[in-house]
Parts: sequence; structure tokens; C-alpha cells
Amino acid sequence: KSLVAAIESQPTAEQLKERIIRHLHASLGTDVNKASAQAWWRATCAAVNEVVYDGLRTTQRAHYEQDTRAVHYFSLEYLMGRLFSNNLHNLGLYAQAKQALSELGHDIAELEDQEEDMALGNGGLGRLAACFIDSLATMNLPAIGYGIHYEHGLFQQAFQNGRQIERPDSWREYGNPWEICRPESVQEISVYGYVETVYDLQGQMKKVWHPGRIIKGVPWDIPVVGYQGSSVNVLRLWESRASDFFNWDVFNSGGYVDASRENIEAETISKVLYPNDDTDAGKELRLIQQYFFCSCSLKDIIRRYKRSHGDDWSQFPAQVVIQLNDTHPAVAIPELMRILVDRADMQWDEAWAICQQVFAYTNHTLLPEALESWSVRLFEKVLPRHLEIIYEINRRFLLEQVDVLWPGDNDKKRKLSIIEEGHNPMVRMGHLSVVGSFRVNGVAEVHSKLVQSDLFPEMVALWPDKFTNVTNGVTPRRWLKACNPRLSSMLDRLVGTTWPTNLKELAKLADFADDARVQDDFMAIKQQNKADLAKVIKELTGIAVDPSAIFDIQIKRLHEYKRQHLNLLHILALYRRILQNPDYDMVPRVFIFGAKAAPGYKLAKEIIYAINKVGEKINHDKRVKDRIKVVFMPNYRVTLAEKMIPAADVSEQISTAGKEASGTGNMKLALNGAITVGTLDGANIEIAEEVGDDNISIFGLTVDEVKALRAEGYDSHDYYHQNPEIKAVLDWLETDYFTPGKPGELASIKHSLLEGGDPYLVLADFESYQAAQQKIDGWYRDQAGWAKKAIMNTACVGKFTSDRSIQDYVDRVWQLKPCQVK
Ligand code: 26Y
Repeated sequence: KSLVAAIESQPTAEQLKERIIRHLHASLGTDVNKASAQAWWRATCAAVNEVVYDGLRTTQRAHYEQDTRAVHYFSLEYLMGRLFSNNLHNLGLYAQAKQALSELGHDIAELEDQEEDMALGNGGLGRLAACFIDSLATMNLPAIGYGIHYEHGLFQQAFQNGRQIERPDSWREYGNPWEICRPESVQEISVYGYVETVYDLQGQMKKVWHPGRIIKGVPWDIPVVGYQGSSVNVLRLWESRASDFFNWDVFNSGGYVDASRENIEAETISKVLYPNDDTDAGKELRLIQQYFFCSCSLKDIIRRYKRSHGDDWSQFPAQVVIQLNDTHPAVAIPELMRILVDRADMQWDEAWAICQQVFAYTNHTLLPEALESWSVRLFEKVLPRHLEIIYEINRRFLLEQVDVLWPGDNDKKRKLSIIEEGHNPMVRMGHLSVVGSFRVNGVAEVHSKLVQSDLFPEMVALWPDKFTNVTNGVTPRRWLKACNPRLSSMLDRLVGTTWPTNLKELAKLADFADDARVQDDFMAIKQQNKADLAKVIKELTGIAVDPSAIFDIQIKRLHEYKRQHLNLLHILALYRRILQNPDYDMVPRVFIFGAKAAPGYKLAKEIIYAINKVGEKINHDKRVKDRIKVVFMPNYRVTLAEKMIPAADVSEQISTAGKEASGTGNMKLALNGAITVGTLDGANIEIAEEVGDDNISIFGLTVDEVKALRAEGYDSHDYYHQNPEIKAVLDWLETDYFTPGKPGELASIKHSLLEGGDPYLVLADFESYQAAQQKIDGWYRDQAGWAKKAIMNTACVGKFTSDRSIQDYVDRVWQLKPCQVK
């Protein structure tokens, strides 16, 4: 058994100590008496890596020898966070490392803080990719994650007078101990240039792409350690460099400056992660980023395939499946066609058959502004040959599929065409992804239904079996075991120790939900976690909060559709009630936010500012008597999430129905015993099904009601005029009450909700939201009742492990088999 083998070869604390000191000397070039915390951390990483690399070698050998089918996860984003404690937990070495370090005079938590977050992603989509590769390794599934080795991940956020400012993130300024450079596997890729049509000796037409620029891709491998001595997979991230050979001529002919400009441009490709997760800006550099990593990754896959299969392409679809994490890597589809047709001289039909067996596409959004499309003009400039290929894919699709089902129907053709015609024609990446994939999935039941009914209904008519659902999940190793050790030990005691890989085991906890001892223990743990978070809040914001208040948490990117401003309006209404009635009876609550706004998203930044300003006022107002505190945590990221989630009593999941594809923070919070205040949107619906109506506070319009309201004509002014509380709080925002001497500073929120038409129906859901919050207040007054609900949340959300999501992908999409590594 791999588990036994792994545990037998586990280093003891004593051995770890020796290794750490050896690395302090031999890898860090320092000594015990003068090493910094950073050096101790690095030496410990190096000691851990001895175990990691063992697993990596065995896993890669097993995959090679067994010539396994593998999934290749293509994603522009991986939001990994820190790897130190995650790797230690997954290797089962945390306790030994803690002991070793403490005997060496170091607190493990202190060393953990030496690590920068690996924040190569924006939010949900990037963190999902990270959870998935954890599950893939844990489940011994042959898999490799492909992405970009950004020099700068998501920007760091600070507040200056309440406003968000951005600073660059430099996660590997001094190198990163987890990554391994693989110069033996570099790839070269081309961009720009033109296409020539030539005829070969048989008179066959051939297209030859004469590239304008060649760029080198250097792979960095991050080992992905499965839980309990299972596989160690890799995340392979490409860094762009100037290609040595290409710029040599320019250099020699005296063009030193030109050559270094081209070098700088080449290196710009992997410089920085785009911080938008809502509006597609259609930027040239972003297209090049997408193509760069897709082309490098495909060539890497093909190199590996050829090692065992030579030029015989017939087994390629049996060996390779590529999962497209949204449309961001969809350019891989025409790139594989180009490689097969132009490079491997394959007939179009044969090549297309291969493509359509290899790619699968996950959709993560229905928001029209987030659906990617590239202007044909830009595409032609950057990837002239790929544009031709897309035209040919489209021509055949319209002729052989669309016109067969709807003969002569030009309206259908216009709707389904991969090219959106018009003054400025566009390539629709969603259409390309559906046409080029054998399977398309949404990320929660309701979302997958909407993908089919609202986004691609005609595609469903063409290929009904192509569409499926895979509800998202989160890894319980990071999001319970590692981040909430107190609750984890309690669970070990009550339901046994297998829950990290079999989360449905948590259901056994339901038997204890009425047990007063268990309730007390559960609440005591929550209280300790809240006290820990209170310290962090004090350090980061200076605000003192009382751990016996309700900790009400909304953590996610800042978006109008996620409605942080609905939360704010509710806070304002409570505050106003307190001012009007000094004895207003409410359970004290700390409203805690964490959110980054895209740097160019004006209103999102205004909402952050408003929350900060309202918070300042309320937190200092003696009349409030600490019934309300408002805290905006700066620089929300994975590492902060790990401290906030275990301390949450209430989880805010309040998006407009139909807008949040799934949500995954909702799952993490419920797993840690928070009660959801939520709309019937995304995975909230499935969480409600699992935990039952007594254990969740649902409010607001449903997807159908939202549609109906819009159809009959929604006018937010009606709510403003009919509900005096709404009117009062919106008008309040226009005064200088929260921004002394500067009236109107917070007015943009009111304007968007009135003149702006309230596109996300904040006012329509306001009353219902208030009622849901009132319910929470009532529930919390009964501590035993609350404990029961919290316990039931932890007990009932076993479905939302990413292991289950991955098993669904295996069954519905990938058709993969696990590979025992030893
Ligand atoms: C096109 C570009 C601007 C862009 C870049 C990133 C567009 C979207 C994104 C990221 C989207 C994202 O994170 N979506 C989230 O995916 C999660 C995982 O499936 C869902 O849980 C969540 O509801 C969805 O908003």
C-alpha cells in the first residue's frame, strides 16, 4: 500500500532537524547562530523537498512506465496561496516539522509567515484550479496543470484614506523554494508575421506561416503533493524569454538596442497577471499570453506523446484530454489544428476528429461582458494562420452542422457563427470552445441549466449530449484540516480520521448535533478561532472587535453582481435604527469584508471606499455601543481566507440570482460551520438542499422571478419611494455625514441604484435580505440552537469536496483511471 510505504519512509522529527541544519549549511550557506527566519524557512522547505522529490520521481516513473492516459488542465490562473503548511499536511509531516522546528527554537507559525502567497489568479476560477490539482494528486489521477509563470501575481491591495491602492506583487523576488526550472524542456513559439500559400510537388496547396517573432518558453515545475503519500503531480508554468537565436542577427548587424527592445517585449508576456475577472478588455498582450502558454503546453504534450508513440497519432485522443478552464485557453484548439494540418501534414477531417476528442470546456460565467471575444483585426495581426484555421472551422461548422439542421436559416447562422459579423468583426471564443470540444460543463446545477437554456440553446439542439454539469468543490485538506486544526481534531475524535479524503463521513456528525457537550465544544472552538481572527483584525486595521459578537463575513472579489453594497445598505439601516432608537435590540455583529476591486472598475472601488468610510463613522460612534463594527480587511488573499473562514459565524452569499456561476467560498464557510445568508444562486441552491431550510437563511428573488421582474420592467425608483428606510439610507450616502466636508463622495452608489437602473436588483431584494438577517439575529440568541445549525452545516456539506467534483469530471468527461504509484 502506498500509504504504508510512504509512512514507513517518513522522516522523524529528529531526522528532519538534521536535514534542516544540513540545508541551512549546504543550500543556504548560513549557520544556526545567524540564520534569519527566512533562511530557516527556506532550509525547512529544502528538507521537505527531499520527500517531495522522492514522490515526484516515483509518480513520473509510474506514469511513464504505464503509459497512462492523463488530463491536461489548461488555465490562465492558479491561485495556490502558500505551499509550506499544505505540503507538510499532505505529506503527514506537519507534527514532526513543528516539533523539529520547536526543538531548534522556532515557532512553525512564524516560519509559515515567511512565505509569500503564490497569487497567480484573480478569484474563484483560479482557486478552483488549485483545489482541482490537489484532488487530482490525492486521487492518484495522472494529471498535469499548465499555466503561466507570471512574475507578478494579483496586485497587493492597501487602503489610503479608505481608497484602494494597488502595488505590484513580487512573490518570487528572492526565488521560490517550491519551483524547479526545467531548461531541458524549453519550447519556442511564434507570433505575428504572414501566411504564404504554396503548392508542393503533388500540386497540394499548403499554408506556410512566416512568423514575425519567436519567443522562448521556459517551464517551471511546482510539485503538487497529494494527501497521505499518494501521487506528486506537477503544475508546469511557462515563463517567456527572448529567443536567443532569433534576435542574434539584429544584434550582430549593430541593432543592439532594437534587439534588447525585442527581448524586453518577449519577456513582457509572462510579466503580469491581468487583474480583471469581469470585463474582457481585448488586449493584444493578453491574447499573446493565452497563445504563448497554449502553444508551449501543446508542444510539451506532443513531445511526451511522441516519446512513446512516435509519429503514430492514432492513440493521441486515447492518451490526451485537455480541460479548458473557461475560454481563456481556447486558442489551443486552432493551435492543435495548425500543428496537425500544417506540421504533421494531416488531412483536415482527421485532424478535426482528433481535436474534437481531446478538448473539453468549462464555462464559469454568463455575464455578457465577461465572455471573451477578439477583434478579427487583432487576431489576424497576432496569429494570422490561426485566424484562417478558425474561418475554416467555422465554414465547415455552418455548412455541415447548422445548415443541415436549419437549412437556409441565416438567422441561426448569424447566432451560431464563431465570427460575429459587423462593423468590427469579432472571434467569439465561447462558440469556438463549444464547437471544438466534446464536452461542455457549467459549475453548478442551476448554472449548467442556464448555460444550456440562455447561453448556447442552439448548440444544445445540435449536440444535446455535449452538455453536462460538474458542481464545483473545494479541497478539505486546505479548507478544513490545515486552516482549522481545532475543528479538525474534534472531527477526528467524533467521526474518525478518514474525512479528509471521504468528506461524506462528516455526516456522522449530525448524530451529535443535539448533544450539549458537542455543541459546547463546537462553539468553544469557534470562539477561539474568532479570538485569533480578532487579533489579526487588530493588527491589520487597528479595530478592536469582540469575539462574542456575530462574525458576519463577506469575502470575494468586489463586483456589483456580488452585491457588497446590499450588505452595506443593510448595515446603514441598522445604524440608522440605532440612532433613532438608542435601545435598539440586536445581537452585536462584526461585519467583515475582504475584496479586491479590479483597478479599472470605478464603481467597485467606490463601494470599497464607502464601506471604509461608513465603517470609520460607525466604529467610532459611541451611541452604537459596539453593536455594530465594520471591518474591511486589506489585501484579501488565500492566506487571509484561511484565517477568516474558520472564524465565521455568518457567510454572506448574496449575488443576484442567475449571476454567480457557483461560488466556492460559500462551500468553505459552510464546511467550517458558518451559516449562509444567501440567494438561490449558484451552488447556494445545492448547499440549501444539503443542509436543509432550518440551517440556512435564504432570501431574494429566484432566477425565474428575476427574469419575470425584468420582463415586466423593473424600476428601482418604486422601491426608493415606497420604502422609507431605503430612501433614508440612500439619501444619507449623498450627505457629508460619512465624509465630513465632502458631500457627494459616496453618491455614486445611490446613482447606480437609481438613475443607473440598479442592474443587479439590489433594491428589489433589500427587504427580503433584511428579513433573512433578522432571522440570523433571532437564531443567534439561542446559542444551543445556533450550535446545532452550525454543526449541521459542517455535517451536511460533504458533497462539496473537490474530490467529488474531480470524480464527476472523470466519469462525465475525462474517462481516466487512477495510477498506483508504488
Ligand atoms: C476574460 C477575463 C477578463 C476574465 C478573467 C477571469 C474573465 C473571468 C475571470 C474569472 C472568472 C471567475 O473567477 N469566475 C468564477 O469561477 C468560480 C469557479 O467556477 C465560480 O465559483 C464563480 O461563481 C465564478 O464567478
